[in-house]
Amino acid sequence: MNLDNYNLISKVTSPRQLRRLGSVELVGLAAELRQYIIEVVSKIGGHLGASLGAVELTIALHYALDTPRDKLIWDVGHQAYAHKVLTGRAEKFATLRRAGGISGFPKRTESEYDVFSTGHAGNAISVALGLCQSRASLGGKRFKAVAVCGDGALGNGMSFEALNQAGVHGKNLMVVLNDNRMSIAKNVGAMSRYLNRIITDDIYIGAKREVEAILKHVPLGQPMLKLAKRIEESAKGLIVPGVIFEELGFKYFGPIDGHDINELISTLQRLKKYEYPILLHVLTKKGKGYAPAERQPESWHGVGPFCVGDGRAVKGEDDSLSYTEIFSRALLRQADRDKKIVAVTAAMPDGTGLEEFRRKYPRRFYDVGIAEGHAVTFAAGLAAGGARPVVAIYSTFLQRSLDQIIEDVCLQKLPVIFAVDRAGLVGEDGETHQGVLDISYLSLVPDLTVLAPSCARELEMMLAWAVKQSGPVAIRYPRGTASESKWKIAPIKAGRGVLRREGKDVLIVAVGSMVDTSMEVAEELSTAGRSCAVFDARFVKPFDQETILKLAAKTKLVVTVEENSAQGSLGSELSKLLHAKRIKAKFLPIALPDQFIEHGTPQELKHKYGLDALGVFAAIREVIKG
Ligand SMILES: Cc1ncc(C[n+]2csc(CCOP(=O)(O)OP(=O)(O)O)c2C)c(N)n1
Repeated sequence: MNLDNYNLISKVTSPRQLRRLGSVELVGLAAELRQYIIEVVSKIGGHLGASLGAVELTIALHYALDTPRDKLIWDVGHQAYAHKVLTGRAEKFATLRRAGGISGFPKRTESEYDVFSTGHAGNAISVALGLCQSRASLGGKRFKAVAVCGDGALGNGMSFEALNQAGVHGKNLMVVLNDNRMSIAKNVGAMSRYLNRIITDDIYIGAKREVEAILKHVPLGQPMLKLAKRIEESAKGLIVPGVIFEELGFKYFGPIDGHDINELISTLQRLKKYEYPILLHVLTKKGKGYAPAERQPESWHGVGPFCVGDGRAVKGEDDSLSYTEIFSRALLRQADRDKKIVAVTAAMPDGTGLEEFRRKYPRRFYDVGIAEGHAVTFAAGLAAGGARPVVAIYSTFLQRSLDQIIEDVCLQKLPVIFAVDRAGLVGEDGETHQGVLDISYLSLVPDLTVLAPSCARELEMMLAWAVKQSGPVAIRYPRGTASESKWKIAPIKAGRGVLRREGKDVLIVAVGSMVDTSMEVAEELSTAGRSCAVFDARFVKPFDQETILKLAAKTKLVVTVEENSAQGSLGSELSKLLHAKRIKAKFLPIALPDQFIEHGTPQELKHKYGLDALGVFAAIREVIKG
């Protein structure tokens, strides 16, 4: 992309150059950064709202701190677009989230300024604390470690755990609380309410101003300065409702205006000198500077391509329903029939399709905040109390809850339903967000039934089946549009798959999203003179051993195809079974490699890793030929 229109951005190729700008230029730079971020994101999509809200804060942090010697850790990392531009990636920023381009999140391999690769919420304070302690243990040059944490991420259990330790071990740690009152949706929970009270409590704000005004008129020698500080702090202690952070061992400063660069810089310059753990509370506006995003911060948290003029989404032709929408409707139908059904989300009511449920059944709906582990155990409690909880969490974030799934749900055989959205390749969000491990980690849990629908109707039927079970069930379905059912769908039977197409040379056992692809491949193979059966596994665990063995005994090649890592896949389980039963047919497992999968569109990634029809066909041909 041409940077000619971005005079100041072109000048700033590193934070060192940024530090040479005057205050007027810094304000101009903020405006350019906003315009550039909007321009790039409008073309490929991305996390717009949080990044627009953090522009001044990013400038101030790089200006006031000595990065990269001082370490900046961005919680989630979706707000770090300005950071990317200011740290030598202005030109590359135009390749954001594209295959071969730079990542949408901080990434250690991309820049020395990306101290930590992030994507999942709630880890920044732990990381920053670890960095501080590494110096305490090993020695070396002094640096400041700064965790930039949103108010949503602050509610995550890991943030709390880190604060708990940091009050004791947090020398040189600074937490910048970037408070925009929003998670993706409106932030929830008691911590959020507490922060709101700090911001809106007139008594506190008024009193703070008065104390500050008095202090300005006190002649400040060293002893007086100390006394003044003590007065300010104890006044704050008396007036701030709760002083949670101070009680935890932090010095709390703020709240300050997160869009006032000068105030931010002078505050950071002052605070960076202190060695004790500091929490700086900064108030920002999500979507700042782009009217549509300011008006509707939730819908502008993450966006697809859009028209900059009016914010209209640039959509493709396809207006079929997504799996999320199908799930949303199907759940409502079940909830209408069964009053025991309750829904749980971890801060993603819209993304997981639970908005309608919230509207219709507010008393049966829970947004627990960014707290996936808690969400699962909370659901276990709901189930133990007689409710039928449906916990809707993206595959990648459900990774956070593995222990809770094992210990609190499955060990207790509780009827919790996991709606595992975005299972498979999610695309542009890359490594931290791909949902390619859930078959592996869910299949290893005893007593958990794992299903994968191959079309919209199957998802509806699986959900209807799941709510009737007495134990835990997980249903994994992908991002994107749900394919229409092209055949008559047989009822769901426990542990049974269905044969979609007969054939004697090859048997493809396909999981969920890969059934359609496999049908295409079978068609191609038949054109090439080989007949190919396609078996829709439906149940990943327990899978239909009996039927698959019968079919495998009559074919020359058994193939498994699934949008999951090969490690712990259905293929790896089936291979053991075929071996144990001495099945003569050759075996070809097709899945994703045992590696972290980078960003790109789902189509590009499927093509690259041989999971599109072309790739599956080629892999089968290769084996048949030999
Ligand atoms: C463990 C985990 N769960 C869910 C998400 C999805 N997610 C991305 S950003 C976000 C909201 C973060 O809110 P906040 O920390 O306040 O930052 P803001 O977007 O408001 O700047 C959520 C829920 C995630 N990244 N990680």
